[in-house]
Amino acid sequence: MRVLFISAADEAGAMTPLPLGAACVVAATEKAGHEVQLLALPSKAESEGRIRETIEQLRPEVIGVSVRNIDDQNMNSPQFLLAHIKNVMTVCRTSPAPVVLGGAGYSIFPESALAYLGADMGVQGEGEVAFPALLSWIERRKQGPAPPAVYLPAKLPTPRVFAASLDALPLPEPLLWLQTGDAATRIPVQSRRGCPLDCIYCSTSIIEGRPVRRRSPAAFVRWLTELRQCGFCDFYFVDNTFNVPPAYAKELCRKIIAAELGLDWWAIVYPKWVDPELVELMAKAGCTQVSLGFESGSEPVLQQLNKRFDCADVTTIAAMFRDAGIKRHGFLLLGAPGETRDSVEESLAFADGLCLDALKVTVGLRIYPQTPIARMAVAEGLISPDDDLLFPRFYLAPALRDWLPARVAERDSQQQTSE
Ligand code: B12
Ligand code: SF4
Repeated sequence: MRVLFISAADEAGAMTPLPLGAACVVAATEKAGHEVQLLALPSKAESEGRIRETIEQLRPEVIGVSVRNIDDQNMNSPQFLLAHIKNVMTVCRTSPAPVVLGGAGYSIFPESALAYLGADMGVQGEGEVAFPALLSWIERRKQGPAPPAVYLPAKLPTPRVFAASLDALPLPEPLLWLQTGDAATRIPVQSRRGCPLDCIYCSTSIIEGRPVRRRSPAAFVRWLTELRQCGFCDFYFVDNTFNVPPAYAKELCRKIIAAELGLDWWAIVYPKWVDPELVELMAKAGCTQVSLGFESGSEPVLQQLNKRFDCADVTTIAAMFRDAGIKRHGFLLLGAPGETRDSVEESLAFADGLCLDALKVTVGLRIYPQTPIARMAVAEGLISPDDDLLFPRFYLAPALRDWLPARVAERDSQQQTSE
């Protein structure tokens, strides 16, 4: 079949990531024998015209649309990014091809996003097996049951199947990134999927499942080597928690060191299960920056968030990375259940005491479906039980609603003046 794949960037946040997820599904679809074109649109401005042109040239039989983001998680002035995908959909409808949705954002809201965008089908979770299976089903004129993980309007979804090992899933062609970026672009790579840690606000288990599924370190380093041979040196591990499980993280670093690739990479680290050996291996393997999402500097709030670490862990781990010359980008998430003015002040002072290289302070927690915080928000009467949460809703401890945004704004302006 002729398949058009669209990944439409929305310019949210500080960086526009390359479309790794879409590229993985494209690789699997090509491997299944289909003719695929990936249209990775770097900005909203040029989207409409380029989609129209490509539809005219390719005459696709199916269009896949990758929905990475729903909103920017910003309580102060939320941007509803799905509105841009609705414009993309309008242009897709100039073709008679059915439109299939997928992607991280879509996977959190498989029914409501399908309805909002008016697409024909959706795939929840990883698409490498499900999307080619869906194409075969469409080719068979939808005879028999729909394949796993498929959402159709007004029908019950089919159950999901997770690949047990990521080695079975094909990887994107490295040269693809020369069409969508350049050799200086930080290339996203992923060695694991899934997170079992159950932070009360997190949507990752809905997107990727709870068990951690991996690529074997040898296969992963072969991928890095191929990327390096194409001229790429800078990478971003998109794994939710690079250090979980720690034995795997160490093995990965040892293999990267042995391959002598001369890389520079960033990773997201959970501030627990980090020891000096891991930090040393990460530094030797080329890690130059870690994101440390400790979210709070107050022990009761950390417990409320279901974090498995305490403030002492964060202090020790932040110091280990500093001593190894790895930059530390910290994150605070204020306004959780149980947060008070005192715990906010404690968190801000705690974060300042870490002398991080950068700190992002977020006020209010984006409420995702099927999470403990969504249930708390319903119990507290903050949201209605039938709110599908597609349009962003935020949890902010009721007593802090007026004070906290102003307090953080005041802190930001103080910091700007002192810089
Ligand atoms: C790493 C990451 C980042 C990094 C990206 C670094 C980089 N260079 O790539 C950084 C820190 C920069 C970042 C920024 C942001 N992020 Co982010 N990020 C992630 C994270 C942890 C992983 C994404 C990833 O690369 N996954 C790996 C690929 C392989 O998986 P995938 O994209 O999901 O694709 C698979 C499936 O979804 C599916 N699929 C994908 N496309 C398609 C299409 C079809 C047709 C089909 C059938 C299937 C399919 O198959 C793929 C392969 O299995 C996710 C959380 C998560 N666990 O998913 C959040 C996540 C995507 N981010 C999110 C958000 C909000 C943001 C920001 C807006 C935050 C901000 N305000 O700055 C920005 C947006 C940047 C932008 N313009 O897009 C949200 C999106 C949900 C929402 N509310 O919109 C997520 C889901 C986190 C969350 N809160 O739950 N992010
Ligand atoms: S550690 Fe990160 S990915 Fe895992 S549940 Fe917590 S917030 Fe989500």
